[in-house]
Amino acid sequence: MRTPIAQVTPASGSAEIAGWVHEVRDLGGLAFMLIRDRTGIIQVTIPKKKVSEQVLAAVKAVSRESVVRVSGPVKAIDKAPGGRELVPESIEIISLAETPLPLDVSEKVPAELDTRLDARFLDVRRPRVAAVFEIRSAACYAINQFLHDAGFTAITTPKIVAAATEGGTELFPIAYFDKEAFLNQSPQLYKQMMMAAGCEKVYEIGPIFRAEEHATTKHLNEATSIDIEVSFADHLEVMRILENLIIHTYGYVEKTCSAQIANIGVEDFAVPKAGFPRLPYAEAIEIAKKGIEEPIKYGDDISPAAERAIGAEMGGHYFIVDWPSEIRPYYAMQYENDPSICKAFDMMHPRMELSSGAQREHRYDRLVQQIKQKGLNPESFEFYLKPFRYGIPPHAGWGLGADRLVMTMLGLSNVREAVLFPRDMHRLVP
Ligand code: ATP
Ligand code: AMO
Repeated sequence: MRTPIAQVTPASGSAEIAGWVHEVRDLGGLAFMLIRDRTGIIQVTIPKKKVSEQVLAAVKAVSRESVVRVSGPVKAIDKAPGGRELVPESIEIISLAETPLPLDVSEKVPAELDTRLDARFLDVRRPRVAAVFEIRSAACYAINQFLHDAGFTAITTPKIVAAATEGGTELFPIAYFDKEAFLNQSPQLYKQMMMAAGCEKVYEIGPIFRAEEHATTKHLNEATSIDIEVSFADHLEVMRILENLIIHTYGYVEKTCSAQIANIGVEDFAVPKAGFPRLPYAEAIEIAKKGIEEPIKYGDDISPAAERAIGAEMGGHYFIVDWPSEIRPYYAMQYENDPSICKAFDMMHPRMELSSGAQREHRYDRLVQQIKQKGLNPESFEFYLKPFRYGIPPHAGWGLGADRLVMTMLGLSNVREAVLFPRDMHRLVP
């Protein structure tokens, strides 16, 4: 029976381990191998005169990153990792690795992100990289737990769709028998339809697809979105849910992933403080005007440089509220007293936008009017509009980018580092 390497101690007596050959060093009369599994590293010490022919042959034949099974007595020794070593009675090479390796797993040779992504299976063997995905998993668990406990129903909506949700650009067309179809940009229309279905609180964690044509460090062509929609709620209520969710998720990661956080070398991991400031869009623009070279005016999108300038001023997570209706989607509800602005918000990390949301327009006539105002044809939204004619409560929701959440939480410089097999304009394989 194989013992996980972290559990091997001198008290084990004899142990059988299995894992990857992290390093082999031959010093003449003595050879050392470091064996690594998911739990840790152990030194295997081979005094050549004292071990069997089988062991000697295996040490000679083995290459770095091969998978081996080793058994023998465990001894305490100060100098070795974990204060113990294993002296092999047998070494079985289960799977021999070719040389040279496409990537140096031991990280002695630094590699560009592209090289790492090309050999992702080797890259993730690095404990520091595996730690990112362990934290991503913990964060998703915390999000599921939080939303489930808050009474949300998890839903799964189609990813092959007939219409755009966010206005028509950035769509991936696909062949769907004899029809025109697209990959879904957002579960927006479906989560809203679930409000007409009486589900009241729904969420989905799933893929979204956007044909973004620029290569940036924060855009993916396939991203993971965490979406919620809540009936009888306004934008302020779903902003509170979002803030509490972020705090809960950071808290869970801090509590359960301290080893991974240390491994990645995140020095300033801190659970955000409650009470994210709410900055009106108009004020955000004023801050940006002072902070950036390029011209920016009321009514413009907030550029990446503006995001960073405003973020530097705000210091932590914050909301941008009261957006001009003109630059938000048709489904955002306009303020009654000033329809030029709407009940939409973005939730920001100092580095970038993490989430967008809004109270939605649930009144059929106004919704149709807003669709037209955006230059869109209500007929192509008939499947979405129909539920608005048969009893739909007021509702609000948001979408939160899971990849950006992990990226900003861990201070990663590129969103691709938070995704196992990222999709971008230049990357469809692996
Ligand atoms: P959303 O999800 O709401 O679209 P986002 O955070 O993905 O937000 P975008 O709206 O895609 O951000 O981009 C924000 C702004 O940055 C936009 O004004 C967009 O035109 C601009 N932008 C995006 N990528 C680039 C780029 N490579 N170079 C210059 N500007 C860019
Ligand atoms: P939005 O378009 O702002 O809103 O998307 C919500 C969040 O999803 C993430 N995101 C992305 N992450 C990486 N690469 C991308 N190409 C990408 N596109 C989006 C971001 C963004 O903040 N329907 C609305 C949400 C709502 O109102 O409920 C929507 O899709 O973190």
